[in-house]
Amino acid sequence: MKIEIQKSDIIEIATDAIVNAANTSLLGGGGVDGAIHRKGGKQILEECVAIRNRQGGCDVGQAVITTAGNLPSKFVIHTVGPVWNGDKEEKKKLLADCYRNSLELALQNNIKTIAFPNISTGIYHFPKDKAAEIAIKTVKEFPRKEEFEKIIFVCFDDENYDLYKALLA
Ligand code: AR6
Repeated sequence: MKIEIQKSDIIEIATDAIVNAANTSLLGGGGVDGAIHRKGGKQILEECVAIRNRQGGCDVGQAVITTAGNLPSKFVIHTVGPVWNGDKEEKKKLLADCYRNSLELALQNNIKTIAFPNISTGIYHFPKDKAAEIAIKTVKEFPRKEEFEKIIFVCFDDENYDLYKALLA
């Protein structure tokens, strides 16, 4: 199992699954969520609406899966990161849940390669240094991590890229 860092746009990545930093509505939004729905097309939204009708959206820290429409990956795992306000210790736990539950759901769907964005570090304002530490630690401590071939952290901005490079060095 390899852990990689890439500075790129996650909608260009051809892994079995890419992860989306969604919101509880699952109906799309800005940031990486907006980019995924724009390029992925209406199929992703239709599947999100079906999930929403079935289970009423997605709670913070949880994850759901759809196919990837026009994207080069096969699946999109939509997870909902915490907004950085209120109980900070609780928010750190919820961010770790995002990574853990996305990995669990990936294995349930026989996914071997997965790419994560830097969940919660944009519109949701989670401090990037803390988020990077949590992301890396959670992946490294995931009990079944060896069942993956590759886990990629996709960084969009230089600050995140430099943080991940330093932490994984
Ligand atoms: N590829 C990879 N990373 C990206 C891309 C991209 N195309 N675009 C942005 N990022 P954000 P959040 C990075 O704001 O903080 C949406 O409205 C970005 O630089 O996308 O979890 C949802 O619907 C940042 O480091 O997600 C929610 O309402 C990281 O992705 C809310 O935003 C996450 O930034 C979620 O906020």
